[in-house]
Amino acid sequence: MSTSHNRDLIALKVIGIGGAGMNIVSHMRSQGVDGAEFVVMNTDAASLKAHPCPQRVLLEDERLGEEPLGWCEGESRGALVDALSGARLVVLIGGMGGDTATKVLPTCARLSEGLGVPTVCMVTLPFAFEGAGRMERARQGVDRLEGIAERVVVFQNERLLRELPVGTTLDDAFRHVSDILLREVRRLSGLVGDAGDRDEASLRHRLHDEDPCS
Ligand SMILES: Nc1nc2c(ncn2[C@@H]2O[C@H](COP(=O)(O)OP(=O)(O)OP(=O)(O)O)[C@@H](O)[C@H]2O)c(=O)[nH]1
Ligand SMILES: [Mg+2]
Repeated sequence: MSTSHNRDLIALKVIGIGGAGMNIVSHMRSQGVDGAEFVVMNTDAASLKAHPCPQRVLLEDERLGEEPLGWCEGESRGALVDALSGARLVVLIGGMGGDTATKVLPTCARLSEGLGVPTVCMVTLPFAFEGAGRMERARQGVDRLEGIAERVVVFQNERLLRELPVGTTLDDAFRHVSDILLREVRRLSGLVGDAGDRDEASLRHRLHDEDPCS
């Protein structure tokens, strides 16, 4: 990728997919991240419409297949490619274990990496009380992402029950997760902005730092 081309690109696109992804992006957007553009995607038209982010993609749920790219053809593919293009780094965010994010993050990661854009996924794993089936699906989703994206950051929601004081509201607990991921997105934005870090290979290398969720 040439330097002149790089000058036309924004630093990063941060894309929230499904309910959790949209919530986390809503928090990040309200706090601000230098050089970032935010996009939200969901199968749920009503919650998409109510979201403050102006860049929204309605996913056609009847076309969500089991195969990550099985449903993604024609216009749907074009809308996703448009949403994923134009940045030096793509960050995909979602809660694994449900339908939307578990299926659509791998699709987006494949498209984005296919465009030659380093792609970082930031995902949550469900609480244990949500059931073993949901956890199993979530883990399969993470495994799939690890085979596609440059880096996958995983936050286990269950940790919130161990680490936050009894009586913490779910909203506050989720804000805690969003803050951890916000700090990491800001760090990534700084990496991309580094004048000495213009080429894709060195950016990919530098993406692998300490795990913010460990
Ligand atoms: N940290 C965090 N986790 C969340 C939040 N909302 C949901 N989750 C987790 O994310 C998982 C997926 O939930 P959703 O994001 O609602 O699912 P979805 O991707 O929209 O998929 P469907 O609604 O099933 O189509 C849940 O099982 C929760 O564990 C949130 O705001 N913050
Ligand atoms: Mg949903």
